[in-house]
Amino acid sequence: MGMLRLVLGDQLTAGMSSLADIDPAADVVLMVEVTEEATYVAHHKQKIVLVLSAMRHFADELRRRGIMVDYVALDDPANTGSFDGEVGRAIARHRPAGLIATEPGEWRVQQMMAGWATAFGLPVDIRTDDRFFASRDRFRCWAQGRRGWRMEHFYREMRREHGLLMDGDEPVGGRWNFDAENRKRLPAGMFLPRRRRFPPDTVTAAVIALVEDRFPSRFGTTGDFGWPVTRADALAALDDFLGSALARFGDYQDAMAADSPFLYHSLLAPALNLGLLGPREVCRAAEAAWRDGRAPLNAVEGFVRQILGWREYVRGIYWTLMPGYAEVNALGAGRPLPAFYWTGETRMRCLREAVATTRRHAYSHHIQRLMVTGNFALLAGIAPREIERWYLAVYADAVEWVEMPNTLGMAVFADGGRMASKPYAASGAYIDRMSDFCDGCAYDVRQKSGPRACPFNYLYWAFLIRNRPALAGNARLAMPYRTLDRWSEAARQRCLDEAEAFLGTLAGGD
Ligand code: FAD
Ligand code: DLZ
Ligand code: SF4
Repeated sequence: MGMLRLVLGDQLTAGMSSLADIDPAADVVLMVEVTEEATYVAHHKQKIVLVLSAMRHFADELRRRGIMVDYVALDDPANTGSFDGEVGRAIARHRPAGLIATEPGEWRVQQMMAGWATAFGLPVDIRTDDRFFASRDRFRCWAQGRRGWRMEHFYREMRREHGLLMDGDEPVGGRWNFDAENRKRLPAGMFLPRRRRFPPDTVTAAVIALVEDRFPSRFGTTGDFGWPVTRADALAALDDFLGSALARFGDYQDAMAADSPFLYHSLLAPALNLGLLGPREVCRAAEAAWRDGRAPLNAVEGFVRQILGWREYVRGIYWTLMPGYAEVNALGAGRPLPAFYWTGETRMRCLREAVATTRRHAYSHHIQRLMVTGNFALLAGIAPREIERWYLAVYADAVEWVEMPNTLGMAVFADGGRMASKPYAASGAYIDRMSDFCDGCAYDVRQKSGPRACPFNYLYWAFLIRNRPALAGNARLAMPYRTLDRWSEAARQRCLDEAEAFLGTLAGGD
């Protein structure tokens, strides 16, 4: 009797801990496509296609290595539709000596797994996911006893620990952070590289047909599907990024441009989060590009910080603070998510562009997520859980451990500052500075009030007025609060009324 080894849809890595010490003659790998995972949030069609196609390719790869794979497809008539049901059926089929899995990327699934040993009456070995720079325990150890958690401190420790971009004990270039150089607006006519995309092969095409059939009314289109679904494609995507975009990644990291959704971003998050690429190899490859003179330090440090810093930090936050973290709502926000997050029907061009890109590519880059859709949700006081479920649904790279802290902690400040030192709240001036959206907008970014005024302007001040009790003590907000103090009481009330009137015109979404 061999072991049953479960591999989930975001565990598509040859060296997965659940596959270590596998006995190809006796053990069976179980992979299951289940309706429950496609429906617990209303995922974008491309996200379901990505996961299922990558799973099918990975199963083929394992078989080529001589490993037995029991693969249950979504349209298998016997499929029960859940992990619980399919693991139970597979145990009845194979009668294994035990079940081996790697810890999942979601609290919900971890809770499910915790009941399996009892439910199925066999030994269950849940192993650490060692694909990350920092284990869950490593983060806890760092966090323990610290009063405030800040990504920058964690990141420096990780740089030292993993020797990335280090010169002995000091950061290369004499600084830990080159962010100040990474806030340029994209000049008009700037050359943008054509990014390598991966048109559907026969496996992906079959999954697209399946998803269009099973989930026809889901948000998003599949016509532009271009995500890597194999390790080979993911390596080609990495190569493409290093060769064509990394050098300018830093300079234009915060820039936004209509009709240019990708700019110089890596587009690697879906491959990283499914396990087709590892964070270590990606960071090392970027470091090598700097050492070989192919990319400047501000670009490479900025890129490495996103992965070695932010990605690891948010994972630590998620696993340290769950399950309570899902319920945080420090600012008491409760407005329903406006329908335009799904339909894109709004006169605010920045938001229209962000939703259009999201629908077409299951992607928008970080600043669009943070400073457009996220900033609006923050200023409008959207219920944190509603906006959080939206982000989990609509992006190809969305996995709860990374999505939830980014949304609740970074975008809408619902954790009251556990993750970020201040809310990323901004008026229209920020969006105007960093993009070309305002030029073609029905609203005027220079107007502060009135029917043509950019809504971000009065929403920003109304947000500060409304949340004064929670935010006035934040030293990083001292300046805008001093400005507000110079306003008359009547002016503050007018601003609140205007914001309320605008928000009252927004229909709730589904
Ligand atoms: P690049 O800009 O090229 O960055 C390089 C890599 O760094 C990314 O691939 C990613 O792995 C990592 N990275 C960058 N920023 C972050 C960050 N803030 N947190 C964690 N990793 C980061 N990222 C996800 O992978 N999944 C999500 O579900 C997700 N949800 C988000 C929700 C909100 C509200 C916000 C503000 C950010 C979210 N992010 C998420 C982080 C970031 O926006 C995406 O990782 C990035 O846009 C993916 O595109 P890219 O691969 O081109 O990234
Ligand atoms: C996102 C997703 C989807 C849509 N479908 C599946 C699936 O059918 N089978 C599977 O193993 N995983 C799927 N996933 C990814 C899981 O939701 C993910 O593994 C868990 O949330 C744990 O991170
Ligand atoms: Fe967005 Fe305001 Fe600019 Fe319009 S004017 S694109 S609403 S920031």
